[in-house]
Amino acid sequence: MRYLTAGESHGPQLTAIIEGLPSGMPIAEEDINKHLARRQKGYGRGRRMQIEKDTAEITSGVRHGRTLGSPVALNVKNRDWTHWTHVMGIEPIDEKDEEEIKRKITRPRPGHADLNGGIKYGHRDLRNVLERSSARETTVRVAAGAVATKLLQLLGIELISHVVEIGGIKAKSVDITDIQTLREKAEESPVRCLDEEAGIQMMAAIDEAKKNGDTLGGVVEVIATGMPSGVGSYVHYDRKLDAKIAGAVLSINAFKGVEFGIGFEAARVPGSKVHDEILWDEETGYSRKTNRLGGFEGGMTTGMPIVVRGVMKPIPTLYKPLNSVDIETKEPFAASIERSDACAVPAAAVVCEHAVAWELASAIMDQFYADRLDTLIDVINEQRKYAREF
Ligand code: EPS
Repeated sequence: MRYLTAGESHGPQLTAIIEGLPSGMPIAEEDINKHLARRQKGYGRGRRMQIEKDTAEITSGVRHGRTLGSPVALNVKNRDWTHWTHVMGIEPIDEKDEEEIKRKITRPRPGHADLNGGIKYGHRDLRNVLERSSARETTVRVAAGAVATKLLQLLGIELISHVVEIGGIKAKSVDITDIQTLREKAEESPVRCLDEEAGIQMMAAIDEAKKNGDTLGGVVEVIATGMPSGVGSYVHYDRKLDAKIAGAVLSINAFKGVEFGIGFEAARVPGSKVHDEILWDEETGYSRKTNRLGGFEGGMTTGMPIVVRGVMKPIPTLYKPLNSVDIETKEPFAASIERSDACAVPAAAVVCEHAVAWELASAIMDQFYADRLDTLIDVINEQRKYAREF
């Protein structure tokens, strides 16, 4: 299973094309739109989110509510496009026109793709870089991930995401194991935080950062339950599922780190406090007494919940100016902007959830390939039975 995305932040629309889904899978635009709405929420977003109301249109691969097995195309219109039809127009323009010269962006923002992207593709108008490197693209990554989420649900696999840290404020871990309750609590919080008190402090920290023209990063966590054991592989580096998930998480705009289970803490404690003891009972088969390794051993799922955390740096577009250099004049200047998000960590949690969902669904399709949903369900159930009795 694979997907491609296309689209610029202020262009007419964003597109995702998914290939390799089984046929016969029920899917409706609402299955996608409910997740797009979740991505748009979150305390600390800027004015752009008041303009957009993201909805996906399915334009191929689905007939009468079910997948055909052919590529599924998803389109999300940018409402802001109406203000950008000239700047982002497809047709040629007069490069020598004074207005056009003024419109060029020649001042790279520190921490963005602007300068390196300009050097790489030879763009002296840095808008050609920032339009695509913008986190707006995560809209269609969520759309593709929402289709993967639907497939996983049909196989009994559920995901949730929440925020565990913003700007140095850490949430206390909550003693809830029921995925539905976790989901409801995360959705209720404006910062997707399960610890209400920490959530209030996080919002105050976002207000403070905003007041100072600054931005905040944080840590998000995704939990996936119901994955059969033995998905992924230990035999070759590029078949290890935890490594694929890590790559997908790091590919999300502004993500700088990833860990599973106790993660980096494993470097600080002895092996007896890291590895999870193996148990077996007739009804459920094998399990682990603890889940410190976050659902992975040897690049394969253990059948325990998958627990992945991603680190997001503060958004580099700052009201507070940082020094940079104009690429035309080579003069230093202080980079400042007109609009930005003070914190997008809650939204990034939803993006991370969908990046993980895609990797899980894709790994399942690689390993248990079936052209039809009904045969896929049979094969997965067979695998679960085999693992239970092994
Ligand atoms: C983004 C900058 C802002 C964000 C945008 C990502 O957009 P604008 O420059 O239009 O104000 O709002 O995020 C989205 C539009 C979105 O859908 O998440 C950036 O530079 O990455």
